[in-house]
Amino acid sequence: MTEIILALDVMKKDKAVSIVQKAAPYIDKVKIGYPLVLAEGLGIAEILSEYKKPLIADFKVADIPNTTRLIAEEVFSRGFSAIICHGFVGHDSVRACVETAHENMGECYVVTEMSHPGAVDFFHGGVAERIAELVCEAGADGIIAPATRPERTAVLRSLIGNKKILSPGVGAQGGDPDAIAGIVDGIIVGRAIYESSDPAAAARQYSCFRTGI
Ligand code: FNU
Repeated sequence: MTEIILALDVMKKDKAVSIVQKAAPYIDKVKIGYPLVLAEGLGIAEILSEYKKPLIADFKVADIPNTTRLIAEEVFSRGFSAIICHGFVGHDSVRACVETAHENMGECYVVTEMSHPGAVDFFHGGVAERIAELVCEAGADGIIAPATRPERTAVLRSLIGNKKILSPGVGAQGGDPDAIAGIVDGIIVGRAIYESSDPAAAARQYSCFRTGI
């Protein structure tokens, strides 16, 4: 089974609530990042918690260990169940994020390779593979790997064993869910759902990946 994770990058509280309400039967988790939190504040997490979908904080934390810990503590105190950090910052910062997540009964996912075209400038050439090794050493719960490059995500899968993979890039970025669903644990979908005139129908299109049928 592959979870469907709604990337809720809308800028207004009312729109955020309305999209989650409509898509709720067809999604497993909600991912919130800078757009919505900068626009509406971290309190949006408490508002959305009413829909009983685990919330993932996509802050791609990339800082020194102390600052990382402060950010992660704030995230978990607001009811998020997982946080996303960058891996290129190195072992001590990643470990700080993982430890803080686990102290708070939460999860930490580490970006190994991003999904956009420019990601190849720095993540290729061995960097993503080294981050995948670091993820295992640091005891993180999983990685973020690109749906836009299933062959790369397959390589990263071979390095992390049964840790989880959440994969953005399906829909608006051109990633094909059929090509990625079999090797990942969660598909992250944003615009293809929240920009649709019928977000429920758009989310429902991904239901086959949840059931595996
Ligand atoms: P959509 N996201 C991404 N690529 O797209 N966290 C990454 O490599 C990554 C991410 C996020 O394109 C992006 O910020 F690490 O509208 C957005 O929230 O479907 C979502 O995944 C993709 O949104």
